[in-house]
Amino acid sequence: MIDLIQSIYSALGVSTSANIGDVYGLFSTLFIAVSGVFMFFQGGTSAERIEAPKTEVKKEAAPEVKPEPKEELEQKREPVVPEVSWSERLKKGLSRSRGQVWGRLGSLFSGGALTEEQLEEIEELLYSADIGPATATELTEAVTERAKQGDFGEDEFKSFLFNFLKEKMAAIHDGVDTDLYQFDESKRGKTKVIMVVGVNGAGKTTTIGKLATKLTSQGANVVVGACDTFRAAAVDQLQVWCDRAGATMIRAKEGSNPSGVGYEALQTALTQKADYCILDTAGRLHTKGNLMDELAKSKNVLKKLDENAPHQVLLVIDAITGQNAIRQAEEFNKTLDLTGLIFTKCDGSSKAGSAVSIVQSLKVPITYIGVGESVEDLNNFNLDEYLGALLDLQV
Ligand SMILES: Nc1nc2c(ncn2[C@@H]2O[C@H](COP(=O)(O)OP(=O)(O)OP(=O)(O)O)[C@@H](O)[C@H]2O)c(=O)[nH]1
Ligand SMILES: [Mg+2]
Repeated sequence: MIDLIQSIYSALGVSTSANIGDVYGLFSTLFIAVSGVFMFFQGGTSAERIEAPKTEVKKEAAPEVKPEPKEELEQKREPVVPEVSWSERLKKGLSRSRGQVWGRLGSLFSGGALTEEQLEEIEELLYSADIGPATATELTEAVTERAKQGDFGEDEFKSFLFNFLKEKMAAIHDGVDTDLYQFDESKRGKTKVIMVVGVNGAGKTTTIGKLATKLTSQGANVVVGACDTFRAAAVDQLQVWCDRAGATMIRAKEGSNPSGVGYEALQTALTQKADYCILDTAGRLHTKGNLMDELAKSKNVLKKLDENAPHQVLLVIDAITGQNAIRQAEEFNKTLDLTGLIFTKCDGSSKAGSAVSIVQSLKVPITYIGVGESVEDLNNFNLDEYLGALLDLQV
């Protein structure tokens, strides 16, 4: 035993002459040495660790993440080529809506004028799709007229519907800021600030994770502010995304002032000349006035650092919400002047058609659409592609 301990000592380069024979002394020396090494890796002495943080907001790197060689990071940020293409994902994602509403609608058209029963069924289906009462009525009237002219089978109906819906949304979609989709190298260092808001569980944090991943894979530097300071788990969830994406995350102590975190994140982004600063906010009900006021404050405080910030205020909407989403969107828009919408969870809902009424009622475009939980399940909202997938038409 003593021989073994001696050999450990000599391997450590420690003189053992004074301790030979004293096994307990030896163990305690070893214990102190090991504790010292442990504390060194913990980042300081216990006296340093109990010191109160100097500022409320602090930037934390994930302790377990070691600096990686640059080549490895570059490799990690390579765009992932999905096994399943986006158009297939979108089509699969919208299959519920297609199967339960739009596909069934098509089968009602057999070429000639519509019967009363058919009309009733059409109206019912349109209501269940949540495209909004005004649009549903307008559409029913339009197809009734068109059917009277004859030669109006399923295919003709689908093309008619495609054009009808496109007309309702196209003009609003023309003005989307392309920086949201593609990092423009000529704008390097001009921090674009994106604030993401929405009701609880709509998919904000996941969407930000996906968005940050897309942008860093295009070579952009991204700073993310975890302004949802109410739940540590939510912040940890975002941290995992940011670590994976290679984005810098600014987080604060649980319960800190969310506006302060947003401010700190933007300050960091400006100092680092980051290309994007994305702010995750806590979910809230649009009916809670005080929480909505807090969001307005978080938005306004950014103007102290950049009078044009935030450049984008995006509302995340869960497709399952259906008609209630319009109320949500209206309230968020009133408080924050939304610049865009992100429509998530279209895969889990037959109400993906509600996008039409939301866009129409708000005159705010959909920027992204989510059809699942992985990075590849979020993509630019392309109107033709969306309507084509919804109606099962080749575009
Ligand atoms: N199926 C599906 N699930 C999604 C999609 N987007 C987000 N989710 C899931 O929805 C759940 C809630 O997402 P979060 O990103 O935490 O939502 P949040 O808006 O940040 O929630 P709060 O911060 O609590 O308000 C998670 O389980 C996500 O994986 C989507 O497009 N499709
Ligand atoms: Mg969240």
